[in-house]
Amino acid sequence: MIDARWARVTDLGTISGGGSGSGRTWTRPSRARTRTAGSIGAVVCGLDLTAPLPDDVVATVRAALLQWRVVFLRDQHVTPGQQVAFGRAFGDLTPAHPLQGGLDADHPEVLVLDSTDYRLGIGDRGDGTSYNNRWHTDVTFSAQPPMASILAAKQIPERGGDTLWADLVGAYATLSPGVRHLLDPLVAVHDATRTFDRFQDDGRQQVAAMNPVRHPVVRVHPETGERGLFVNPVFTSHIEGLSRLESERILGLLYDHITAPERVVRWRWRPGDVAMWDNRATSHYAAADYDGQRVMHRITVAGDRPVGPDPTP
Ligand SMILES: O=C(O)CCC(=O)C(=O)O
Repeated sequence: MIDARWARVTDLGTISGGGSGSGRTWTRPSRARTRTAGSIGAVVCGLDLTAPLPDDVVATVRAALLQWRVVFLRDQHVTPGQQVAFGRAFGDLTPAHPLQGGLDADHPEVLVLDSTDYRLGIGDRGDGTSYNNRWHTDVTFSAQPPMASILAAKQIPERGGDTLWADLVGAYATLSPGVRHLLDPLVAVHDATRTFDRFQDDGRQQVAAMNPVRHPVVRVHPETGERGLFVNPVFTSHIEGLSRLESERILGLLYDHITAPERVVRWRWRPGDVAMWDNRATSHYAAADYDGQRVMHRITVAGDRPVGPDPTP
């Protein structure tokens, strides 16, 4: 029996034509059976992101992303410009980060995540790690968080430095009906100052201007219609209309449930790998379990305002 995940991936092999950047072609996908987790994650084989992708290939990658929530591509070694071009195939890109500049003047969309900068960079937790080393969904403190993030591995430590992604749709679906019913109408507040307050000396105006935003606790995915949990411990401050204790306990329950290993995929990076995740349906965690330097480049595809099951909370 063919694993559906691999059928999906090898669908790419039926597309005719081809790009040949760097002398590699994407027309013939590899049959390598690298397995990812049970409910989330797929490896897309046979693509070459150093060349432009035809629309039907982009559509297939998008379909894989919607189904598996995070897709991995090995051995890409993209330049910043090629990463940007790949991202633009899925929509407009955002600036690198609301509080941090991009790689350089030519690549304002590329966020550099260099472990040796964590002590100085935004999100520093004061111990050499950053908010990336906790479970989070990207930029949920903005009114329109990115729809997807694309991360390219530049320098990877010999051991450690994996990234984990959790399936927020699977998490919602596996709650009992009574809890889902309780959560469906709720609204949570997301607040950047929880994480970025330390940087007010450098960017006081920026942070002060960043008012908390309200998002539904349960987000209806704009493309699939699936419901998923849309809270994370880095940016969500509380659930509106509940006592502090109720909010803390319910969020704690949800965070435990979201990160259950059954709905988490863990990726062991190699330099040149690219991961793309659906930021509307996942949260992620960069494991801070390594010595030495780890460098990643991230871009984010612009998203829309999250909508809950009741669209007018
Ligand atoms: O570096 C990683 O593996 C993940 C980065 C991350 O957490 C982020 O881009 O938000």
